Amino acid sequence: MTFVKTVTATAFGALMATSAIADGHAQSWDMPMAYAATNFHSEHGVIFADLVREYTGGAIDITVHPGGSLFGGGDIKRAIQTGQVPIGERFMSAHANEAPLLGWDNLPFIATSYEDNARLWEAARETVNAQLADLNLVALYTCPWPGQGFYFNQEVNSSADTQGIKFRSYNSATATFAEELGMIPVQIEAAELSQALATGVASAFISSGSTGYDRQVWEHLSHYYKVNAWLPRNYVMVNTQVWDGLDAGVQAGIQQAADETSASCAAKSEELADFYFQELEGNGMTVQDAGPEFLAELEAIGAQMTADWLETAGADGQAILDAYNAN
Ligand code: PCA
Repeated sequence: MTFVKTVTATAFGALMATSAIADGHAQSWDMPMAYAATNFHSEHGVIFADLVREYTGGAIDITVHPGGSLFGGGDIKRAIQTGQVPIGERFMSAHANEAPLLGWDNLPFIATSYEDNARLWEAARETVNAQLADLNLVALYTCPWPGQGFYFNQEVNSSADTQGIKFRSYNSATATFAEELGMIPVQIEAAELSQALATGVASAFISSGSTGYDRQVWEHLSHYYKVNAWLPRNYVMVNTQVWDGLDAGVQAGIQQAADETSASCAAKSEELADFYFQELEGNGMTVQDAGPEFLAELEAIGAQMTADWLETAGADGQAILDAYNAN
């Protein structure tokens, strides 16, 4: 692992120094991604790389490294910010602990359909991009996961059933959610989820059907409660200096590839949402809507989480919600 990182950093340094595009040479970009190679996000990373090669006339040659194989999910953003790799992909709201605004897509029960999620992104996009610029990043495209619900190894009708359960969280907001339900959160990457469930480090989590399917969680868990609490997004980001160093034609080619990939990825996510539930059921899990008592509790916790987010995200956060609600 260390070896791979060193090679990547060295290759990238050389690439920066020679400004390959100005010289007319192709640039090779390693692109770390956090999720399984067969996941639609990762598959779209490969589609994106192909389109970039095509639209830049081969000037940018991206190699996708899925499944946290080059950098683990938690390390990808820093690797890009510090120039160890030029580009990569990560779950956006995982960065809300550092920049609260990036939790815009993790607000419970605000935008629960693909259509509303797209409207919320339109309302948030400019502010989010400004926030990312402060972090030395340029977002090229985002793509939503299907709606989020709860996985358990037992029937759950209310928080009376969730006390003391070890819960895999994927960001600080989901850790809060777990605590409010009397559970004990532990943050674990999707790539490590199967192992965490197998060893009892966690026995519940919130996610889409997609991650349960990717990690075959029916081997460990019995119930999925559809809640559709939010549709969080992954984003593909590039280091600002790398981006600024490209000529306008190359930038335009990459952005066209990003726009097309974004649309295709969102459509695929929506197309697959029910398929995942069928697969969970087909492999023996009980997949059902959350019951009224549980749902009412989730909604109350959700309202508090949105209020907390507005406090930390400030006027910019309120402006996003106001713009969303005005449409
Ligand atoms: N899967 C990812 C993030 C959201 C989702 O649906 C995960 O569980 O890590």
